[in-house]
Amino acid sequence: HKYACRLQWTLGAGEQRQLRGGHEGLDIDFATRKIASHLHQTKVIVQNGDKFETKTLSTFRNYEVNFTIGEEFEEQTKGLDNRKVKTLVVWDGDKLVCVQKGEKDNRGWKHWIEGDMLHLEITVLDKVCHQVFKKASEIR
Ligand code: VL7
Repeated sequence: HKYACRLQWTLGAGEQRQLRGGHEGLDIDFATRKIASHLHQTKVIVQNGDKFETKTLSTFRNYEVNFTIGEEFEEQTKGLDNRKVKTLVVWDGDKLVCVQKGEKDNRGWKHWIEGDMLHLEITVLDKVCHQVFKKASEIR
């Protein structure tokens, strides 16, 4: 994984599964859930060795978080559920695995690539949201 690359991916509204369950698990209000579950998102991931810059973009809200593999940091989920969590991202084989310790148990996400698709599984409590993004561009 020792390379620099920028990957951009797009999510269509039909490719989110059980997103509403996750939103409820995070105590997101009804109106916001309604909007969020129909969003098209773009995921921009810039990797430089162990360092990642990620942007989740949509017409409604954007979310940016940067991290280094193996280094725990304090994440503020600003514009999402607005909580403070202790976040750690590590590699588990070819999966990027994130654990977010905080008020909500069993919280985190996993990313992996299958061909031209970027998978994202977001978990909170017993809720799992599976999103599949299509590759949009690659700039090295
Ligand atoms: C998580 C999940 C939904 C509140 C607004 C929805 C706006 C567009 O953490 C994330 O990605 C990781 C992995 O890719 C970052 O590295 C983004 C997206 C939303 C939580 C909570 C709904 C309100 C969605 C930003």
